[in-house]
Amino acid sequence: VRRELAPGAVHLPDWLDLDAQRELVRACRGWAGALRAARLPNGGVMSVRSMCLGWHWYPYRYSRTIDDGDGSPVTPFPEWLGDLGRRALADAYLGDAPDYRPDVALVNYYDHTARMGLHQDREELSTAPVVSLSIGDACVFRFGNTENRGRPWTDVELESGDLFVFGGPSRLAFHGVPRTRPGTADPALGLVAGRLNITLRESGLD
Ligand code: MD3
Ligand code: FE
Repeated sequence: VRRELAPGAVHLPDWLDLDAQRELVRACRGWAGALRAARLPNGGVMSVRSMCLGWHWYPYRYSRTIDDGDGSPVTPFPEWLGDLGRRALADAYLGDAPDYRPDVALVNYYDHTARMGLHQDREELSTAPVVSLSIGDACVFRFGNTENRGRPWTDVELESGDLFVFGGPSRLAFHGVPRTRPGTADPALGLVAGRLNITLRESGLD
């Protein structure tokens, strides 16, 4: 199945089979020690815990150096994730995507209380699409407009294995996760609880 929610916003439910999802859970387990609740410039703390491959990510910028003190180096962005991103884009947009070269993977972990408010992703200088992969508990994903945080928006259920690609005019749409659906994940995933979301992006930085 392939659903185009808006121009450039393509949802492919159940794109990753169970084995591929389990592989991603395993990879994320190796990165889990770096998960942090990011501090917002306004003093708030995000309920989602994140870690970034390829760059350090801060709301709302990328950095080559860690600026919050613990001195940890940037976690490398693995080749196989770029390959997965090109396959995702090719399937979503029905063509090859040889020029897609993501250099950032943002890994978000949601426990049963975590939410993400409506926001735009504007840290990247590249206009290339964002590839989003969901694993674990289902969630309500809110896809808004490109003007503001208000209506109109569309709520979509994202389930484990779903691929969503956001490009073209949808690249700057407001979006968020108003709630997850605790306990809906398949125990066979090897994820004890919660929801993982991995987004692949081209930073456009060097
Ligand atoms: C639409 N993550 O990491 S994925 C984020 O489920 C983020 O963790 C959410 O929003 C999550 O920034 C939503 C879907 C998504 C990701 C990036 C987008 C939708 C997007 C970028 C532009 C437009
Ligand atoms: Fe986002």
